[in-house]
Amino acid sequence: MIDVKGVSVFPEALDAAEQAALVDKLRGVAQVAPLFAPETRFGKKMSVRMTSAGSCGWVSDRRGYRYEPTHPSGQDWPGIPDLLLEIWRAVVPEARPPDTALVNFYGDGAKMGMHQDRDEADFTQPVVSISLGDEALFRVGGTERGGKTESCWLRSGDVVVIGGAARLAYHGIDRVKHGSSMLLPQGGRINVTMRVVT
Ligand code: MD3
Ligand code: FE
Repeated sequence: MIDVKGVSVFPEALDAAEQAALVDKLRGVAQVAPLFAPETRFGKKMSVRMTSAGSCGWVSDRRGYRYEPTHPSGQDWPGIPDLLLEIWRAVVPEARPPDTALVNFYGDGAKMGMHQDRDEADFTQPVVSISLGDEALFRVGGTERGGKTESCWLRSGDVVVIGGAARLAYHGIDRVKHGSSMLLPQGGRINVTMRVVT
């Protein structure tokens, strides 16, 4: 385990077969709930495309950031695949079950600015993140914007557990090395974060 400012990174926690099986499940999710590029509250489109599974999903538009019970199309979000729920139970057995799995897709040039995840109600519950495909430079700071940060590369099969004080840490993805992994034939990176929302 690698500790990045209180965030626990488990390199290659998932083997190649598990990674491929997860990609397959996530293709199924995106078939029901297509990826979309959320708009920030300032009306600027994000470079990362997203979708969700579970009883709610994260959306963003000019009305702000929030969890909604349906996809922007009006369709219910698909259920969280069992394979994801099994990983949650294996890595955070003491936590409540997740309400949502947020799926982020990074194509060539996509990145995510420094932010806090604070649209959830209970910050005592952890977030579990799974990286698939191309490697990404992940940056973590403290709970105040503009503080000291540390970076590490997240690679396909890495699992990250965010709990305790790190739950409200600023974090982001500076860049993705497009084509660095063979997992996705067209390249790109998928990150799934499971969260307790209510
Ligand atoms: C540290 N995703 O979806 S995952 C996000 O790789 C998000 O797509 C990034 O930040 C990605 O909100 C980073 C690792 C992660 C997730 C949540 C965190 C790190 C975190 C919450 C608090 C602190
Ligand atoms: Fe985040």
